[in-house]
Amino acid sequence: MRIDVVTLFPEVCEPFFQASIIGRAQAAGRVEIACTNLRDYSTDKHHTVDDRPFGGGPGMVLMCGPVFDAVAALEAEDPRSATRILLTPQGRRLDQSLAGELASRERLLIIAGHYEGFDERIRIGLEPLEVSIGDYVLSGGEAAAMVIVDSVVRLLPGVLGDDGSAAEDSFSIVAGESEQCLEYPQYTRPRVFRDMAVPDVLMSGDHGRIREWRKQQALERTKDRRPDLMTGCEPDSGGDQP
Ligand code: 6GU
Repeated sequence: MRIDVVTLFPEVCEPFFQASIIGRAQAAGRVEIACTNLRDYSTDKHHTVDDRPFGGGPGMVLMCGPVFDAVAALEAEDPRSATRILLTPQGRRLDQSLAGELASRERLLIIAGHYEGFDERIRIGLEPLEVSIGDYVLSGGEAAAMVIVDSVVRLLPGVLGDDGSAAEDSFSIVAGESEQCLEYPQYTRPRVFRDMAVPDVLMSGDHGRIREWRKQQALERTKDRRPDLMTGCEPDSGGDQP
């Protein structure tokens, strides 16, 4: 997969894409991520990319020219057809299912804005998929771009070392069980920390009991914290009832 991020702050995004799992995925050739400075596609000597809104009002609006030119130049660099994504709080809210859809594309071209908004003709002319990362307002799309890239790249084949670990995450659907629970509690060494002991069942070596305990914990945690997710997170999905 190739991912392009068009942004006014490539220096904010680039180190994030070099680190940790995304950095390793790039080194292993599973994904290629390139950040492009929108200002490189401005056509005047002041490198203008935004202007005041027609009709008045506060703030600045991202201009069409640099965005259209950046998209055309980047798309011409590679024959794979790009899914264009415009980052905006008005977009489709990112969830695990959208991350999965995006992970199946061969190329993503993500446009991160700043300022009050985009000239509407960017939407009309480029017909991007508009994506939001949640119901709050960010001052720019860079954080959203990093969130989307992270959620997508970790789903690419071979990116996570252990094949089970993406499938068992909170918010992912466990293959064949249609579960959508929050994750069960995890423990590691030491066995006792400040008088808090690891639950005995996890030390029992009984993998059947451990599996049942984890399912029960995931279920209770989901019921307690995210009752809205309970559909599809059934108490009897794949396990014995008490
Ligand atoms: Cl994608 N952009 C901005 N500016 N704010 C947001 C967002 C995106 N998603 C949630 N809030």
